[in-house]
Amino acid sequence: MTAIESTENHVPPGQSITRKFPVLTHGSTPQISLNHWTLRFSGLVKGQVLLNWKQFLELPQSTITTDFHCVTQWSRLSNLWEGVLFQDLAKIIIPDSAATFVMIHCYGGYTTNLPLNVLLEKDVILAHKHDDKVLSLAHGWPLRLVVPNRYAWKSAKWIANLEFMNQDQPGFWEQRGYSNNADARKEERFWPELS
Ligand SMILES: Nc1nc2c(c(=O)[nH]1)N[C@H]1C(S)=C(S)[C@@H](COP(=O)(O)O)O[C@H]1N2
Ligand SMILES: [Mo]
Repeated sequence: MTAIESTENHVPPGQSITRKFPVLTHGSTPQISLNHWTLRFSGLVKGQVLLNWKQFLELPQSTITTDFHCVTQWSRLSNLWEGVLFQDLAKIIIPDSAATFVMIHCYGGYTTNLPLNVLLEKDVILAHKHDDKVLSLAHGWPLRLVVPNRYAWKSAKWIANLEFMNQDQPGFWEQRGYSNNADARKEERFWPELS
């Protein structure tokens, strides 16, 4: 198993450290059965279009140790996430050369958008374990995205479908005024025109 260390051990501007792990969910928590769980890849892809749980666990597994920053101003440092790196997943999805953005669709309807090149950074992981324990339902079980270099609303829980697109589109919080880029180190909390 590959282990990646990407904790920065310092807190971005305007954030405070918590040792707890708060739950931040808009709306209700979806109930998912592993027997029916699938992860879909739609839009501009040339390879795999669907994985079931067993197939997902057969992919190469990795861990990353990384910080987590919520825009409501808490940060939790040195989280150990285990799952499949997006870089490894991309080898079987094979995004088309026209694919530049990805919409992440979740069970329950939440969405968030990211440029494909951000997802391809070395520490982006689709995680099913946190700090050596199976992810709890509230934190995104069975599978969530973790994008360490962006505010945590980009780290979608209960992921269901990754839609590969040739142009950007705003997700749930991005439509409601939160930053499209969401870099915590630059304190990109809101769209500049709204802040
Ligand atoms: N599906 C889904 N994913 C989500 C959210 C959500 O409401 N629904 N909230 C986001 C926000 S705002 C944050 S801060 C993190 C919180 O993750 P946690 O609840 O595991 O701490 O999840 C993100 N992913
Ligand atoms: Mo958040």
